[in-house]
Parts: sequence; C-alpha cells; structure tokens
Amino acid sequence: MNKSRYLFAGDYMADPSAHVFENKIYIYPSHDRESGMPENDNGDHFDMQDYHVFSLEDSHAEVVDHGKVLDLKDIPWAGRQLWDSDVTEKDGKYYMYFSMKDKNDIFRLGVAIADHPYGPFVPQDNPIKGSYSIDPCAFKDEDGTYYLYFGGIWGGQLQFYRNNKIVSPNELPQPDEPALSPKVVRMSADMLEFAEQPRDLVILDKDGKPLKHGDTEKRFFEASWMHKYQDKYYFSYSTGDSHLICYATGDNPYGPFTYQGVILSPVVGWTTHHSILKFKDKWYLFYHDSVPSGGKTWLRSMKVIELEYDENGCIKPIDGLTS
Ligand code: FUB
Repeated sequence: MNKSRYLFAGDYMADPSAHVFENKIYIYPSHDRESGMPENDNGDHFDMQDYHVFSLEDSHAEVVDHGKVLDLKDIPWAGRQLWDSDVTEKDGKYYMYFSMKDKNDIFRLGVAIADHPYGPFVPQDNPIKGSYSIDPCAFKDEDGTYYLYFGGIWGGQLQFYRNNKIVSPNELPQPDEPALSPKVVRMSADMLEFAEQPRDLVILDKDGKPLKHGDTEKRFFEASWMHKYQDKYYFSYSTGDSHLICYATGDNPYGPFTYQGVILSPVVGWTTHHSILKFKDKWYLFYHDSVPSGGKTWLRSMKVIELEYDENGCIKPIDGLTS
C-alpha cells in the first residue's frame, strides 16, 4: 500500500494545488491560522490572510518554503478570507487565481501575476469581472487553451447563483432536483478575464442522468481539479458534507462528465481538498488533513501520496485514514 507523507511541519497549510514548473513541483496552498473566529457552516473559521509558495525537487525531497508571496492587505478589493488558489504559466508569466470575499462579503475570484513560480504575486486592482464563488482550478489544455474551473456550495456561496446571476430566493436545490454544477470558463488571451460566460459542468450518473442534489456521496460540493490521463479529461472534486474526493471523466474540457468513483475516503477534519499531478512518470495526489492539529478542522496540514490507475484508467481509491 502506498503511504502518504506530511509535507511541511512548520505551519498549517491546506488546499494544496500542485504543478510542475521549471522541472520542480510547486505547491500553492491556503495558509490556515488560528484567528479565533467561531466555527459555522459559512466557514468563517477559515480566516486566512496570506499565501506562501512551496517547492520540491522531487516527490521525496524536503519542501522549501518560499515565504509569503501575497498578502490580503495588498489586495485593493479585499474584504476577508483568502481561500483556495491555483497557478498557471503563460509566456513566462505566472498567474495566480484566488478566492476571497470582497468588501461586501461576496466571494469573487482574483488574479495576481508573478515573473517566477515562487512569486511574489502582484494582485490586479479588481476581481475578475463576472466571477463569483470559490476554489479556482486553472487548466491548460494541450491545444494551449486555458480554462478556469470553480465553485463551492454552502460557505462558497454557489447556491446564490443561477445562470451566473444572483437569484432570489437563493437556495440549494431539493434532494430530488439536479445538483448545482461546478463552473468552467475559457480564459481571455491576457489571462485576466473570462472569455465567455461560465458554463455548467454537468456530472452524469452511469445512466446518463444528472446527479441529484440529494446524492451527497457523489454530487459536487467544492474543490474542482482537472487533469488529463490517456487523452481523457478527469474532473475531480470534494463532496463536502460527505467528505469524499470523487472523480468523473469526459471527452472535452466542458463535459458532460460521467461519475466514476471515489479517489480519497474521508480524512480527519471536515474539509477535504486535493490536486493531482504527474511528475517523472508517476502520479501523485496532494491533499490535507487535520491530524497534526489534533483534529482542528481549520488548521490543516498538506500531504502527498502516490496515485495509481488500473488498466482501464480507473483511479485506485486511497484510504484517507490509514494511508
Ligand atoms: O480553505 C478554505 C476552504 O476549505 C476551501 O476553499 C475549500 O475547498 C475547503 O477546503
């Protein structure tokens, strides 16, 4: 059985988005802290204020902390809560996409730019026009097109929107109604704007029907990630209140996607969040749990474990407690 390892003992880091840049693994996590905010379903206790960047020469190497690369107080539109982020590279520039509440307590997606994968990242003056909700994942397809995947329900505010507009009443669907979909959008050439209206990424069951909101062990909650394996698109995500990382496969970046199974069973801590990366011919799952903090769900530690596929391209499930 593959064994996981914790990546950084020096501080609490969550939501690790991992990429290969300049032949190294770079990790872009959220920086958890003890702020004293009471725990609630809105996630107010995830009250983060900056981002650090980490790198690794290979999967077993010691992690290097490149220090603080972006601070909430330097972002002109900042309200509070720097949640999950991701980074991609285009023409020698590095674009960090991050989730943060604006001054009206509405989650938006922001962009910050760097000349190196290790930052520092300089934020744009305003959030991405038309952006909302949380957990951006930046994906570069093989034809050079860049996409952003995003969204999260409950504290991530996705239930407030239908067709990219705030709706009233803004409620979650009924259990027998189709689940809320994560969003996918193509990025503009300058990487700073949506090139189109965000679209629903629909996840179907094996009978071709959209997953229902009540199907809590399968439907999307937050933490989008996209990768490609043997020419197929693998969309993976957290089911939130049932604490699973699942995946669905499709033939193109927009989908529809068909639900395939569980990648990671529940870990210690309420949230689960991951990224998937190929490095030197092996695949890895980066994720977090709350074991080192003694189970404090808002103080999470990032981990890595080797990920394997079977001969049919199915991901072999990983046990979140014993691996
Ligand atoms: O880190 C804050 C939030 O917790 C993330 O945005 C979610 O995906 C969950 O991990």
